[in-house]
Amino acid sequence: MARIAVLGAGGVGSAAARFLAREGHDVTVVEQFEPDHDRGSSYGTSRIIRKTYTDGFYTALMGQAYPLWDELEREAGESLFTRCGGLFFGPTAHPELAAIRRALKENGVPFEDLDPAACARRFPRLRLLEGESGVFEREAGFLRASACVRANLRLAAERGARLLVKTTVEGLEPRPSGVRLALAGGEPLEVDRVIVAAGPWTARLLEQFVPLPFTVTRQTYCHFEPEVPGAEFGVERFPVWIDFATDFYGFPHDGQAAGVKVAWHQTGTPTDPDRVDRELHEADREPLRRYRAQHLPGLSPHVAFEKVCLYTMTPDKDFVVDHLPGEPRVTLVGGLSGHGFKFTVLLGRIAAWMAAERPVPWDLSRFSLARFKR
Ligand code: PYC
Repeated sequence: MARIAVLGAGGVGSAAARFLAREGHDVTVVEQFEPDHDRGSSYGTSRIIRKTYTDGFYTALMGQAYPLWDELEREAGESLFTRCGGLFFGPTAHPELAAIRRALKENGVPFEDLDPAACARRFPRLRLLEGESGVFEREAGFLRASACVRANLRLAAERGARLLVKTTVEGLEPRPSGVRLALAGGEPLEVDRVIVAAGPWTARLLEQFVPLPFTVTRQTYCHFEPEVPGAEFGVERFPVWIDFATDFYGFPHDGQAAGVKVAWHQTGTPTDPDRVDRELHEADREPLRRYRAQHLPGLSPHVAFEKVCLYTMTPDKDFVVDHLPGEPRVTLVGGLSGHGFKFTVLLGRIAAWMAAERPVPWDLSRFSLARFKR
């Protein structure tokens, strides 16, 4: 069994650590902040999970991810995934709607078509506009991101993984005998192989080896107070949703957080993860408030909670899953481009296979680093 370091205890790193520890490897997770910190991309009460994509490649991958989320829930003995259903809508003639239907059909995912009247009957608190329609995926819902990360870390630790928190990796040095990690204020760590899953910090960690074309962006969201009983926005009567024409999206009220979360998937301003402005301003809230007024009857403009989070974008919005060029002992997973949390358990599974030199049963050349050279 190998000595494997996992750099980053977020969605991917925590999942990889759990799989590797379960398979008997000697695992050390190195995290620069505390577990489940809120400075990256894997924190919070809710991330959408769905098979609905315009691109069937991702729909098929999600088919592999769902059973892994179910398995994590079973192992953790707690609820991590709420299947409240998801409504994905936009102008009826929008080519994305046709592409979504095609991808779902090709992958055997059941869905229903909803026009504004059908949506109003089913989800009175989500208003589709004239000329809009949507696809409802029953099996969609949301993941409790923080709870998923914590569950993975707990299960990894129970199987012997070590977690070094508040520990910064200052250098990564491949040597004939393995990989040496220089740790701030501590002894170097000698391992056989490394998984780098450090989210917005990944490009900096690896800059001596490869120029990663990642752009870290500042993203914001608000939870608005309902002005009707909260249950009207509850998981029984309100879905996760994405308006694919405008890129706004949101979640039901689930009692774990104040208010109802509304967010904008539009790529935010490029930033540095260590210097990002973590305060929201009126300019951040205003588009969310405006959208709320049009589409979410019964939701007040009063903000109950708000947050800044980060995306790590690739130029094509596809992930990176690869070894470092010429260095198979270092596996890299990154560039999740704002749509990756739902995949993290699968990406952790894949990273664990790669680090353990086991074959990956799918063609992931689309996620290769080589694509950036073409
Ligand atoms: O991946 O489902 C998603 C998503 C929606 C908005 C941001 N990410």
